Amino acid sequence: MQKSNIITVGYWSTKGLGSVCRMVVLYSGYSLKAKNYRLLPIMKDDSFTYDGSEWHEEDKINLKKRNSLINLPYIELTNSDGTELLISQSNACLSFLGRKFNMFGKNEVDVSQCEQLLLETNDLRNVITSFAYTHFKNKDLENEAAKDVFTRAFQNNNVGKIQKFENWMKDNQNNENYFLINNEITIPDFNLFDILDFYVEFLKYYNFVNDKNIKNIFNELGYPNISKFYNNFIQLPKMEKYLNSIFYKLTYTNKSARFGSGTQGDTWDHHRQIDETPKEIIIN
Ligand SMILES: N[C@@H](CCC(=O)N[C@@H](CS)C(=O)NCC(=O)O)C(=O)O
Repeated sequence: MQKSNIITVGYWSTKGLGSVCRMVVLYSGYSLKAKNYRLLPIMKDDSFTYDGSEWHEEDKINLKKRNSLINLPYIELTNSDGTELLISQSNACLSFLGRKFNMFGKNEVDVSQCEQLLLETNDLRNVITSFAYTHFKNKDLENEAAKDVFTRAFQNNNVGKIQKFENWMKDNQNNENYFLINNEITIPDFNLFDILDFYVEFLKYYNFVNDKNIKNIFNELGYPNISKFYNNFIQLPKMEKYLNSIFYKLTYTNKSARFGSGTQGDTWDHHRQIDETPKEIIIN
């Protein structure tokens, strides 16, 4: 394997902001070297603190010497001309990968659409992520906040965020390919898929849908185009490598989160669960 055909993705041992980078590398046919840092819960005075030293006190120290902005996620690669790149900031990583693999638009108009959609998908991610990391005093407050997330994401009016994508797709999809731009896959498609997948877990967990079959979930909520998009994306042959990998099984959020850090939406069970994610995984 040539050094230039492998891309390293460093992130916590969760999906979080790292999953889309891993997904894109595997989709592209490059080899993926994943560096996975565990956040370890530590019981102190009857409550938990979280030890991130696998990252903060190890690789971060050296990588910081090469890029003072270093953060998680980061990507690292050697280009075919020998240039070594170390990039952090998830949007910069994704834009870079998009340009490298010709999935960031072919002209000025497409590129600007990619940028807008990437940021719009991030807004959708932020709604559920901030909810997931909030610890509520009781179940009623949690359910109320879940309803608020549902409304902000799924209400069928000018405010609901998913409605924006539904309408975008109405204007931009044809009947054969279900992608956001020009019926060809681009970086925001990966980001949208990853976030919708997290919302699927949320919708099932809080019983916002009657039919929990993924084929019907978005249809039931009045989003036929989102449904086609999601169901098409999950069946793309080049997505198989990611979907069959350990990375698709990782939790959406890290152990400090209340929602999505454990199994099927639950909180990480500090007493019963052990994070056995290998520190380094290479998939060719
Ligand atoms: N805006 C940054 C946020 C990065 C960030 O907050 N990373 C979190 C995980 S999601 C982290 O724990 N970083 C490790 C660090 O601060 O060194 C991005 O999009 O990459």
